[in-house]
Amino acid sequence: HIENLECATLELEVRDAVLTVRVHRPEALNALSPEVIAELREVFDLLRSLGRADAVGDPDWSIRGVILTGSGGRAFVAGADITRMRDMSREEVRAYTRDAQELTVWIETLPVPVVAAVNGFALGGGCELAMACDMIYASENAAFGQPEVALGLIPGFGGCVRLQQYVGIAAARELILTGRRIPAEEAQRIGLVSRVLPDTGALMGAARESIALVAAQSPTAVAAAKRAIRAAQALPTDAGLQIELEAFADRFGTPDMTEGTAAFVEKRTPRFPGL
Ligand code: CO8
Repeated sequence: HIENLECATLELEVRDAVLTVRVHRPEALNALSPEVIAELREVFDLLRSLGRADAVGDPDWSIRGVILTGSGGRAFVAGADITRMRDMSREEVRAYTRDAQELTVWIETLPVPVVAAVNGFALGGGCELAMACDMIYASENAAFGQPEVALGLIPGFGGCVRLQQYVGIAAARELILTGRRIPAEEAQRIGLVSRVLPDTGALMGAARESIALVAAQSPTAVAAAKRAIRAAQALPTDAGLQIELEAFADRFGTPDMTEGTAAFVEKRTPRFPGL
């Protein structure tokens, strides 16, 4: 019952097996204070048990996807909390960054899809948080950037690693070294954003639709595809193909694969057991 978690900086809602996590710090354009990071960690840590068998042996697929967004009309997340970060010691900032980086790994390795619904500024740590998600959808008024060099900093929440994976080294260097802010439409053109929607209503609708599409598929296959994509991401072609081959072969004989292929042959809709 994740929506019953007491959170001071997040709004949680579960509807139709979709969890919406809304970062809510209106006084600071949803900046990532240590409390936001701690609460996001609590939520995503709980979600890591999805797909695992419970006491009676049934896997928990009660949540089939997550939408991560920001509250209010102006920001997704305007970055790390600059005011709070300034006063940290080197050791404190290491712990803050380590916690935040680990959170991005938990998001990437979650067995269900996470859609970043970027409804305004996604700067610094906000852009980095979005990049940990499986898909980035944006509203027309969204803006992306890694402005850390303007603060005497560099990206620290995965930006030096993931931005080049999304957009290639040339665009990543240009964005990180200039700190330039780009609108949603340009972010889509360079491959950071998958879809641009006219407003927040359409944005949330599109995110829900995508999760519904994923939820109609085999949840174990979706989780396996997510794992294989991540594992192969930084590998040379041959090593990546080897990972894919093993993961593909591992699907054979699973109840979901048996059901999915039987449903195709029998021309009916599959009813995946999630095993
Ligand atoms: N941290 C703290 N407070 C913030 C932040 C922030 N990142 N962003 C905005 N706020 C606050 C403002 O201080 C302001 O507060 P107040 O009303 O008390 O003065 C309020 O939010 C509204 O902001 P503005 O008045 O500045 O609104 P504007 O419309 O004029 O400007 C901008 C909006 C352009 C988004 C502007 O606020 C801005 O540039 N914000 C900072 C963006 C930024 O530099 N982000 C990167 C931060 S560094 C970072 O993310 C490093 C990541 C690695 C750390 C890993 C651990 C998580």
